[in-house]
Amino acid sequence: MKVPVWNPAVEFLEREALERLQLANLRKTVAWALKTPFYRRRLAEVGLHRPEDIASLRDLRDIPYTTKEDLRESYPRGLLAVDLEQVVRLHTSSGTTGMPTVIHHTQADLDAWTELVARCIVATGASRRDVFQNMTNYGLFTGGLGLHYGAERVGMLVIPASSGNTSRQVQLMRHFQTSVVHATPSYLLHLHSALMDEDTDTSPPSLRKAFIGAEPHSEETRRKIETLFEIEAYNSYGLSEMNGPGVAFECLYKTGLHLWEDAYLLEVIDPDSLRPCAEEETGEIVLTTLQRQATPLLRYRTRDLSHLVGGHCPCGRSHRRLARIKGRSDDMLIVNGVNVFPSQIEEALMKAPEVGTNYLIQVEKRGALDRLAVKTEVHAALFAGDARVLSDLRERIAERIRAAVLVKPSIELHEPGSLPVSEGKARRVLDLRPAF
Ligand code: DLL
Repeated sequence: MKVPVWNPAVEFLEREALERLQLANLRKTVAWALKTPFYRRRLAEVGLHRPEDIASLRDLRDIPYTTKEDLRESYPRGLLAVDLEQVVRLHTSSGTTGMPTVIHHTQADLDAWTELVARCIVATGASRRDVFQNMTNYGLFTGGLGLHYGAERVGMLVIPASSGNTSRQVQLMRHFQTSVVHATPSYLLHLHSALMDEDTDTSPPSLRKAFIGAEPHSEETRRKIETLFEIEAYNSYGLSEMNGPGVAFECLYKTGLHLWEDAYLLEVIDPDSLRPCAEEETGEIVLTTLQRQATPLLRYRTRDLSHLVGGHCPCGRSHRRLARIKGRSDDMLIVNGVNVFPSQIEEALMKAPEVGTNYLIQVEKRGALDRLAVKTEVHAALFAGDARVLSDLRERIAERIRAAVLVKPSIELHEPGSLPVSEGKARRVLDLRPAF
């Protein structure tokens, strides 16, 4: 298979040369960071006053971590490392609690981001011959503008559809023969139900690829999307603190997500002991920006859990791969003392062919004990038949989830379209337990 590639000089760079480039870029980043009072203070505490104090990549370990809290506390301008006149755009993350985090960009920052997204797009085999419908929100959320500029750089015909308005999305796909879409996995599953509700009951034949990301999802959900639409779906990982999408992406081989190591210095650490994890050992992803001028971030703790994939990808890229995100160190549920990742529940749920596209995990307190409930949509036809079919299915799903997470949930089955739908990131977990 011929490997499609956007920037072969960087994507196939030998490990040694890549690390030399990283070191040079880390020194530049430290120089930018030292322009902010926050990092001047932080770095002085560990005796780091000049970029030349970084002698090798190992010296990174002396640098203190940066957290979301640090970013929030510096709202709105705290970590800005350039004059405001040089800033051409800002994005904020959706702050579910407290202040949002703000990332400022110079034009050079936006150009570098666009280049990374172009690499991701081309790595999946998409090209300037494709019609690209971008179904993620255009605005402060980075998914819309991030993919938009990358796709234009590649030369694709871009339809800036943004999120929502499902019937218009379907119309656009049909009228303009969309061949590649970008959306959250939950929205694509919702879109498929909408297509099925139409008389034509087929997905547009022009469609061949989807980029899915921005929320945790399982391998089963990817396969479901691929089967339902008869397309290839590629996992895309990013976070607004690291620009947004374009941090790590699957290539044609889908053997993990290549993380662009000339732009991000990658560490995986144990979130409790903070020691570095071995290859294949799950831990928290910590990232350092290597190209960003306006908001350099050193050792940013993402809270996302994953592991490094060992070996080499057949595509030949030298940039290391992350496994699918397993969850966040902070969205883990503890149910009666047992650690439960929502992604594990989803995986077990999606194995049942009767299960539809939308579900909700709810945890509440009943007396002294936690109670886990999973509400899921199932195919409409099931409600017309024998009630025993439904109770058998409830039991089967509950048993599957128990096998996966060691907690047996109660299961509620709902008709398609009856659970709340979100047009952006789905809210899949409702924790109704009182806070401590
Ligand atoms: O979600 C950026 C993005 C947009 C990525 C479009 C991919 C596609 P935030 O809103 O800051 O940025 O949310 C970042 O979402 O820390 C992860 O917890 C989660 N996340 C993002 N991509 C994935 C993925 C964008 N592929 C947070 N799998 C991150 C699992 C993901 N979780």
